[in-house]
Amino acid sequence: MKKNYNLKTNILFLLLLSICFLFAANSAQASSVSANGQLQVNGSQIVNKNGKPFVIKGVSTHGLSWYPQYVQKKSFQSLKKRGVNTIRLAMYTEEYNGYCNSGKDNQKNLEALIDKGVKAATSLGMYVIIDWHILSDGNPLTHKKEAKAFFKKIAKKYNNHKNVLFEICNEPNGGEGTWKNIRSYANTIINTIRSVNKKAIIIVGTPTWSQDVDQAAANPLKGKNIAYAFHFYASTHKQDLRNKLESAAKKGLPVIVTEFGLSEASGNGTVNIKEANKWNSLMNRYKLGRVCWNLSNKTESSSLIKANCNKTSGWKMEDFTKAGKWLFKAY
Ligand code: IDC
Repeated sequence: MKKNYNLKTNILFLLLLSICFLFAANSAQASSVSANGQLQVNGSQIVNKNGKPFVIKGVSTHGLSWYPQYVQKKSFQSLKKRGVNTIRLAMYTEEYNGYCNSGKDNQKNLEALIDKGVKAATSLGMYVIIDWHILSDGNPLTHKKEAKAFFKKIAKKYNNHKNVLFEICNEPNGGEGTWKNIRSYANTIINTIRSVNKKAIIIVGTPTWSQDVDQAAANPLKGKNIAYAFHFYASTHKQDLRNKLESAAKKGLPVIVTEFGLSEASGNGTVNIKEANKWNSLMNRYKLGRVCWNLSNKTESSSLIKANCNKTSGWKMEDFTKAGKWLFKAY
């Protein structure tokens, strides 16, 4: 009888032990932020609180005004399960209900969505990039005044968040989107952010839709925890652009690929897996952070979710587009 009792307690003990182990393993993996803390820039590398390289593996929302339904905890949780550690909240400034051309009420809506997104990411221990998504307004100076007010407000609001990064100008472009103008804009916005938030990484866009990292490398900004954006779309951008990225990385420029797609630069058209794989090995070689465009089911090939799938979470592999399937295998 005694022997039998011992056996039972032993089994029970082992069972409890393995449950604890599983739980611990799961929660260690459960949160990137709890394990890595506030990210920093060290030389060309994005590193964690202990100075070890940290690779951002992110997904970008489509424009917040277009697809607000994916800005919620369950969506982010489903991404997290597939290896995503960062969410980028893309807030257009001019396009469709953009922050700078749609009135005060809509500004409040957008700020509330950002807050919802930040809270969801925070509760899941994920990083979150708040992206001031300039596009048709190619010169970031165009909305400098609005950007100053916006970043002052949110940098202060998320001052004690370890997981928030600021991307201050998505893609400068056109004749006025020069590195000179970007520098002038960036210096102002960096000062604004630093007056209320000392540490968060600030990501600065580069000329020609965030491709000309060579110009940033030749004349970088002063200050700590500043990184530079590089964007590519695998069907359009190939070896010559990879060379540009690689030489900037070699020069020691801290680069984050805050937006990339497998499609053409239009966001639609052919998905090029072969080129995407080449980009992927380059990013892996330099431990570059990367964020994929876009979390929506819009009928365009850069979308990660199939157009006929209306689920906002709990996706199965078959719910993803060709780009989505590639991404979640790569992550
Ligand atoms: C595209 C969207 C598309 C939307 C358009 C608005 O995919 O649905 O109608 O913007 O102009 C970028 C931009 C990003 C673009 C994307 C694809 O940062 O806003 O999204 N892209 O064109 N740079 C290069 C490609």
